[in-house]
Amino acid sequence: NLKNISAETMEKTGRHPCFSFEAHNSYARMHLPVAPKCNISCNYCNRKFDCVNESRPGVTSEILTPLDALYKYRLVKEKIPYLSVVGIAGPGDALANWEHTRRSIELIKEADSEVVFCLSTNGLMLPYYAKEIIELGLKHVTVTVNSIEPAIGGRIYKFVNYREKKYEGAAGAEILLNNQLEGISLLTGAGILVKVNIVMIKGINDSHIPHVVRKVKNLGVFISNIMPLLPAPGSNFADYPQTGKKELNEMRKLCQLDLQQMFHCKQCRADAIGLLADDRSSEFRLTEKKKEA
Ligand code: CLF
Repeated sequence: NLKNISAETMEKTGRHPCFSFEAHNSYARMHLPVAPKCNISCNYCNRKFDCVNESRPGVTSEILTPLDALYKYRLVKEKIPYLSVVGIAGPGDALANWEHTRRSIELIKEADSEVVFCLSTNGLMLPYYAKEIIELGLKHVTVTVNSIEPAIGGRIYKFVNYREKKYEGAAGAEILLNNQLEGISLLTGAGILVKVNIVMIKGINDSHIPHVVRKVKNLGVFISNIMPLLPAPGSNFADYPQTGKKELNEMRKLCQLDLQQMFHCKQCRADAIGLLADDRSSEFRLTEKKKEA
């Protein structure tokens, strides 16, 4: 599976707190909220979380321009020298705001060639941008795949906006999942490590998750991260039960028989900064004053 993974990718993975359990206590990541627009609507949408990538323009997190992003990166790196990963994960979808996402990465890469970049996306536009992602030199991408059956996806996604058209329910879910799977194959084929995030929703996709994991494993995915549904007030799943820790870990253990699982995800804030377990984002909000400096 990992035959086409380069030494550079392995070295970077050793400094990636999400892709490497060993790295999570010693290396920090920061998220740059440069991607406000979203092209799908998930019924579990909660604007507080980011890597899941289900959120629409965040009401609490600041939105940065690529130049703000570079400024903020420098600010954080100075204070947190063990910062290794810069992630772009929203608060909308990284690929629904591709110009901003790409420019932010280019600017920071120019300033510091050591940075490990990380992208999280719902995958709808992945077939369109996979080539550019590969050319930009990214080695770590996360795609949230909650279902590989349109009927199940239709209960998770309210709509999908694709090429100027809105598709509801199963029709939207089918477009989404086909693009996710195609996009994942393009990335893994180019030696990029792909993590698949899955939100476990009781009674909707829970019994289906092992199928998702097996499918993405066959596409060369590196690791999967099964996360609990945290019912968000105001979302369509507000009244759904929160996935329990026990059932979550049982599902992870079951799926681990097929594919490596992440057990240490913290379901980070949209603007998270620092070690996964020690969020320092409040220290680094860019005020208007700082932006002018
Ligand atoms: Fe951020 Fe996501 Fe990259 Fe990590 S988070 S874009 S892969 S750098 Fe990590 Fe946070 Fe879990 Fe995401 S703990 S929510 S898995």
